[in-house]
Order: sequence, then C-alpha cells, then structure tokens
Amino acid sequence: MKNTQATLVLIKPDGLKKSLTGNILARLSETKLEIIAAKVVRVSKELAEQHYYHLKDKPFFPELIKYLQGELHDRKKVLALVYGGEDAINKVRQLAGATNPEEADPTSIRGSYGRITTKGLYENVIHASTNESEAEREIKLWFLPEEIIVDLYHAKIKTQDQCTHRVWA
Ligand code: IDP
Ligand code: MG
Repeated sequence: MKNTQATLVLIKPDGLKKSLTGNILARLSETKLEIIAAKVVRVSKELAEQHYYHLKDKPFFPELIKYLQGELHDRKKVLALVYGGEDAINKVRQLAGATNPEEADPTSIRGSYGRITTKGLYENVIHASTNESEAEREIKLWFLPEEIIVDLYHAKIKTQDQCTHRVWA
C-alpha cells in the first residue's frame, strides 16, 4: 500500500550563504518526490520561535532563533519547500542526515556541508520534518492553503474586510 506523505524542507541561511541551493535541490530530486510548494521567506522571530518551540528550554535556543532568522549569515531568508510522495518524510530525513553534522553520514547533506560553530550550535544547512504530525504542524505554520498546489489538509473559507480566502481549518 502506498504511504503518501508531505514534508517540510527548509534550506537554512547557511545553505543559502554557501551557495548550496542548487546542490541540495539536486540531491532532493534523487528521491523522485514532487515539489508541491516553494517560496522564499523572511523569518520573523515569532515564526522562528514557533518552528523550534520544542527546543525553547535548550541553552542554544537564542542562538538557534538567530540562526534561522539569518542573523548569523547575513542572509535574512530561508527557502521553504514542501515535498510530497511515497514515504516523503523518511526519504528526505535519510538524505538530510543526522542532526549533529559530525555524526551525520558523510555522504548526507548535513554530513557533507554542516558544521558546529564555536558557540556549539549545529549549523546543518537544511531542516526536514521528522514525522507526520510534525510535518502537518510545520507545513501549516509556513504555508497558506492556496500556496500548496494540492489539497493536503482541511481548509476553510474566511471572510475578512469583504475578502475571502482559505485558511487552515
Ligand atoms: P532536527 O533538525 O534534526 O530535526 P532538532 O532536535 O529538531 O533536530 O533540532 C533543531 C535544530 O536545532 C537542529 O537542526 C540544529 O540546528 C539545532 N540543534 C539541535 N540539537 C542541538 C544541540 O545539541 N546543539 C546545538 N544545536 C542543536
Ligand atoms: Mg526537528
């Protein structure tokens, strides 16, 4: 039986600064998954904190927020993508490699291009969702329903100032 999934990928500011975008997209295309949404995002502090809320008590959290916002790399943006297809979450995680770039398989994206800063932060060039509930939460956080070319999750119509648009239900 097919296990069709969607997963959020972020090319983090170090990936952009190191000119790895094309390279990372080429690696991801080896999975034969489909890109179903993509955009460049200026990351607010609120968005960064919501994305990494599960790490808010870690000592590296303030540095991590600055990292995702691009403040450590003079690149105040990330490239956000949604990949869809069979076993999308695991396929992308495998290719991304372990969180710690020193422990990641050296042929993985993080193993190839990541580093640990002198402050101890893992700069690992890419984010990838770890499971289905995380993927859903993250995709809904980063994308509006109309920005994704397929209907992934339940959405509803919202009317505000005489304009109607779709929001996550
Ligand atoms: P993941 O990105 O592999 O899912 P998470 O535990 O969700 O790993 O952590 C989010 C990000 O926080 C990592 O990608 C990395 O940039 C950073 N990070 C996680 N754990 C550590 C740590 O122990 N030291 C320094 N940075 C970390
Ligand atoms: Mg994670």
